[in-house]
Amino acid sequence: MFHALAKHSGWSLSLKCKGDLHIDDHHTAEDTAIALGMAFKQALGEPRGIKRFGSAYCPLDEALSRAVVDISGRPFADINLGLKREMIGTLSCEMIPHVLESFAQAGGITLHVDVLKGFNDHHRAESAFKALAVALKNAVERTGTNDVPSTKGVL
Ligand SMILES: [Mn+2]
Repeated sequence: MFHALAKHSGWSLSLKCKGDLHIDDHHTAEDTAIALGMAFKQALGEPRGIKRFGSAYCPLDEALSRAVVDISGRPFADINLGLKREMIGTLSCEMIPHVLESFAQAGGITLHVDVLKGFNDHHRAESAFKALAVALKNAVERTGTNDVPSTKGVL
């Protein structure tokens, strides 16, 4: 899912994680998402000359997800994936929304992700990450100005 996120947002991402999988997947998944959010924020620097808002719908076969982001500096996440399985592979499904929340928190991003349709949980999760990727790609797109995209002049 991180691979899908990086691929479709246009990131060149190299990620190494030394986790505690002998306990469970919780901190490996969560802390990787926190690190990714921090890296995103750092790579973006001062949010000048970007669109700030981004949204996207992405399907994966029968699944369809919508992601809406605001590079706001105000972390917030409302994530509705509607996953029914306990696990996808070796990842517990409860960690998938937690990963998105952790990313938003660390990245200073307002994030709404909703899986609107889809029978297959693997498809639902993957379409959610793809939608997030495209929404982020849109939000960081350059406007050609040097403006801070806020009426307050600061984000
Ligand atoms: Mn946690």
